[in-house]
Amino acid sequence: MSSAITLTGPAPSEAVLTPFRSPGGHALMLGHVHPDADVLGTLLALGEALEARGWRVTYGGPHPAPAALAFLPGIERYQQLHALDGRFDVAVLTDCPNPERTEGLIDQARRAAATVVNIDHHPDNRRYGDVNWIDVSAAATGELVYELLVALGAPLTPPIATNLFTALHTDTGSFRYSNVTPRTFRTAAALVQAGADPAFVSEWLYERRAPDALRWLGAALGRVEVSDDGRVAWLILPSGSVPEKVIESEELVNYPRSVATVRVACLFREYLGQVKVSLRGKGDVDVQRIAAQFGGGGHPNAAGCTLAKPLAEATRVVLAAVRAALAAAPGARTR
Ligand SMILES: [Mn+2]
Repeated sequence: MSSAITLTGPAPSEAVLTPFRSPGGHALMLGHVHPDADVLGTLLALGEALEARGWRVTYGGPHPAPAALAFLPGIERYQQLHALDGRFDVAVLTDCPNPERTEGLIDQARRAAATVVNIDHHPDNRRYGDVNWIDVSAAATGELVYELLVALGAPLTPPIATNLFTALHTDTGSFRYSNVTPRTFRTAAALVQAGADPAFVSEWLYERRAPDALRWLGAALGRVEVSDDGRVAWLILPSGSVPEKVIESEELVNYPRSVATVRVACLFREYLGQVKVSLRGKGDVDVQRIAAQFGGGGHPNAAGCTLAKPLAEATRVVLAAVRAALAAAPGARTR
């Protein structure tokens, strides 16, 4: 077993390791808005490893964990936080490029924690921590936290392995996206060796639909529109058109993305008076740059932003930016 537990990528620097070397302390594992499996899996994995070394750990963030991720070991410990209580030796943020995505909790964490550690793989990370470990070559922050635990000599228990494997699984679209590297598979192999069960994770992620979910999915997919040239597809979800729990548990933007000719796919979701936009690309244009025009961020092929505009206007301005980006990309021909 132990032969699989080796570094698979660049090791974290001593500056990253130092805050966790202490034999005990109080750690805050701070998530961001709408937490996904990469942030939750990495916070839970690192937190468990610290607890095994005698630390006390508080887990939480501005929004609760989604029900679809109820299978992540330890997820019941993750709380919705409105304010921080007490002092921390270290506050850890994972997969969070922008401190504003904590809805103010980062400011409290800075006051309450001796050291803020920022671990991420987003290219637009703002480096807001006292310690920043940003590796954009990692497919998921899960790859980085794996390296961190190995470098710390922390045992990879099955719950830790399951949390990190799920982080890799979801951030790579089940190991399908262009961010997947040999390192991703080496890390995944080590995590399976350590007790992560790929079939268990896949079943929880993709085979736990409610009986009425397919009808709602059908209703949502009936709204997909494709541009005349076939290069852009989008899905507009007015508030109330599809239940929240269906939107939360389905990566709906993947359906317009799956059209062969599509180079950029968009999901426009009206939510609490704003419009949440998800963008997916296929390598022709950097959708993170499009999202950045509207104050958002992400990765070159997967990004998002939130617009405080009416749905029709948000759709119009974002689609115009997508078309402009495609027009400026010489390689973005219909394939
Ligand atoms: Mn991620």
